[in-house]
Amino acid sequence: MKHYRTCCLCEAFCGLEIEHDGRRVLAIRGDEAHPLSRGHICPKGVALQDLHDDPDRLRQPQKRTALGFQPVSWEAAYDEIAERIAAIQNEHGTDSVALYFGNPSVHSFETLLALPALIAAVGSRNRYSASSADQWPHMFAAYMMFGNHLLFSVPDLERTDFMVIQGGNPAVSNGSLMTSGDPVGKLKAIRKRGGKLIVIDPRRTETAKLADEHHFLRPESDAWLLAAVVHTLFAEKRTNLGHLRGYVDGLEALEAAFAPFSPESVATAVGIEADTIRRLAREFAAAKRAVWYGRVGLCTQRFGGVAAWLLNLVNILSGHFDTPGGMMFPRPAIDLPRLAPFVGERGGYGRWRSRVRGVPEFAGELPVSVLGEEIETPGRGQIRALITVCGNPVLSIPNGGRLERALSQLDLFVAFDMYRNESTAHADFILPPGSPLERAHYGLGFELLSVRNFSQYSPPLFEPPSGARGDFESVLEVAERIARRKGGLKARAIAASAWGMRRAGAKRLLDGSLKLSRAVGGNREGLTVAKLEAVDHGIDRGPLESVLPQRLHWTKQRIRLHPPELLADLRRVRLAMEEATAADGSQLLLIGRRQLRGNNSWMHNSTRLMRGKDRCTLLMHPRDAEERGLDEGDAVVVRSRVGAVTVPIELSEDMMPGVVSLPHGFGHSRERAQLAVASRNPGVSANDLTDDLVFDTLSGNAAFNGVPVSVDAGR
Ligand SMILES: Nc1nc2c(c(=O)[nH]1)N[C@H]1C(S)=C(S)[C@@H](COP(=O)(O)OP(=O)(O)OC[C@H]3O[C@@H](n4cnc5c(=O)[nH]c(N)nc54)[C@H](O)[C@@H]3O)O[C@H]1N2
Ligand SMILES: Nc1nc2c(c(=O)[nH]1)N[C@H]1C(S)=C(S)[C@@H](COP(=O)(O)OP(=O)(O)OC[C@H]3O[C@@H](n4cnc5c(=O)[nH]c(N)nc54)[C@H](O)[C@@H]3O)O[C@H]1N2
Ligand code: SF4
Ligand SMILES: [Mo]
Repeated sequence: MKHYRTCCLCEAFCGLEIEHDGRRVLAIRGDEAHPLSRGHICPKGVALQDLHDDPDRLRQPQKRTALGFQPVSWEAAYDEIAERIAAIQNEHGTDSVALYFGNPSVHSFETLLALPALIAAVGSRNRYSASSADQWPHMFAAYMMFGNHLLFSVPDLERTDFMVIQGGNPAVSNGSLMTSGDPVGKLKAIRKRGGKLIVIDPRRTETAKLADEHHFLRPESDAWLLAAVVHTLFAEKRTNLGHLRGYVDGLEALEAAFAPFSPESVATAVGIEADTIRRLAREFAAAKRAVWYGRVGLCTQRFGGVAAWLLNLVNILSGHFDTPGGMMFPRPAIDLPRLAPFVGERGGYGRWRSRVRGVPEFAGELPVSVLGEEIETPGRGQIRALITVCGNPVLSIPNGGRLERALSQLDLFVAFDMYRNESTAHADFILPPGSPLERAHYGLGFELLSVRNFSQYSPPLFEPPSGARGDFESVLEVAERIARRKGGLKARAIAASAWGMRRAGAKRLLDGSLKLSRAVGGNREGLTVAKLEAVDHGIDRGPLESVLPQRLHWTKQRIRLHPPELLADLRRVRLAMEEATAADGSQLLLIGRRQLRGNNSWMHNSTRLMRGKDRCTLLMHPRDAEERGLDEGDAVVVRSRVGAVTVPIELSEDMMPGVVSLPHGFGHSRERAQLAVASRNPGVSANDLTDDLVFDTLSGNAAFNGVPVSVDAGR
């Protein structure tokens, strides 16, 4: 029998064709009829079968006891968790319980739908998510310029003829903030139709090898480079706002702000010649359908906020924004930005601050960079309990080692996760959701990022085994019971709403969201779950459309080109550039490296993905190795301010000299985790080197790239 569904593992949204016998998966292939991915699939999609069958995947709630983890009933777990959370909050205050939501929570609409109830029931300002280790800068720029942090703009991949990729490696990641299914096919098609592809990255990446041009840039120098591009657009009178001309504020002030950033002034710090920068700016401005795209490399650094703003500016000022082939806004069927006011709020910045470092909240959350210190530092408001959903912060947040030590200090740690990983191994309770093939899938979050307007609902392939509970149910149960224990009018309303949601079920809530979206002007096609369920390969709702200024609901249909917070941060950016220009260049800088056969810190327990040689290596340019007397394969010690790891080196001319690269998500030798396959090839965690104290002080995002390190021969 064949079942068609979207893959839930990454943003690409590939269509899968799953052959099964009603009980077991027999084979997984790409769905040739899928409008986005047209048969494309990556090794992880195939490995969903391993995930489904994995004996290490937890199938029953676990409780940590003096004798180690023991199975416990759902009822007993729910009750004890609710009682202890309520008691801790009663004694130490609401903010003493923290929440952390990891990346896969966005990949399951069921989990996403349940989280607001948990947030409401706990009511803490100590909320964290993987977003501040990832795309906060993009969200921050969107909030400041367009008035809503969920207004993501994405490259119109299918129609562009000129694309710059700065700090993204879609040939491995399969694309991020551009849900496109088979991005590599779409990048190749740009060149096939006579267009041009340019990659700017400190490593000559797999994507760079598909491009017309690759330029090395120094880690963290993205804002400097983009500032020089903006400078050039003004200096050479190449700005052209097109249909946005009447809707922007602050054009004149901008020109003056970027006057100091000539290509000559940034060239040394960036590592790209002034003439090249000028040529790129000219070619980009002159191209008819062009887009300048940036991703994780550009975000996860000290100047991510300004870099993301400049990225928008470069596209807007050159007439490549909200136009075919440029940066465009998707038209999600469930229009979350439009619905936001109905489910709570539309975001904010600085409404409260973190207790220890005083960092501003953004979009209702605090940055993960402060989580460790908020647990460790005594005083009123100290975090005493943690609830994580779909996360592995020990391997994912900067200075994960510090967090790991801090976890043992907690009075209670509750994890919703399918594995006992390096973080959840410290939990008191682990509540497992079952296999992704036992739940429905809908791209609630990814419609906001899709390079083609597209919707697909995939029903569960298998019935969950008896006694299993999905995240939707268990998160809502915990939320309801916490609220009930707290008492009071507001808590009772939260409990009743969580109960009502659970009774309705995720599918009916999804259908209700489609209807609500239609009522507020989204979902033009009148999609319902029934209509979506009637088709196997999703519904293609056509190419991206121009939507400005109408989609700017919150800023009186105007774009703020120069928000004061961003303009003010330019000073910090400039000072750092002057320092980098004056430096002698001898400091090695660490960057990351995603891998095709892994998914951040997980999917390393799949035998078929872990075959082959050790992938957790430090890439280094041969010249840097020679200077240090190091050879291919040597075990070297990499040291940063926060820690040291020992790892084999791999020499590569693809690295920019002075830059070394280590993948994140390894480090599976931690005790107590239950990951038999992963622990055979444990590797080391890059986040034992990254620094929690160094971050983007504007947006709050973690800085994983440009970490100063030393590399020496190991013993
Ligand atoms: N050095 C460095 N660090 C990084 C990055 C980097 O580039 N460099 N990248 C950052 C980025 S972009 C991200 S998104 C973060 C990711 O950081 P996290 O989200 O904290 O980590 P993941 O590795 O995605 O862990 C996901 C966990 O969710 C569990 N899980 C999967 N599906 C489900 C489900 O349906 N329900 C439940 N309950 N659990 C589930 C898995 O078992 C796994 O344990 O890492 C960040 N960390
Ligand atoms: N196979 C696989 N796919 C994934 C994931 C995975 O772990 N494995 N993770 C998923 C997740 S959570 C995300 S967020 C996406 C991320 O998707 P991408 O952003 O495409 O991911 P990366 O491969 O991390 O690409 C970042 C690039 O930035 C470069 N870089 C490092 N430092 C700098 C810098 O300072 N400036 C610039 N300009 N570039 C720099 C790196 O060399 C790297 O090539 O991928 C998703 N897809
Ligand atoms: S590219 Fe992403 S969505 Fe496609 S099969 Fe691989 S993991 Fe799944
Ligand atoms: Mo991510």
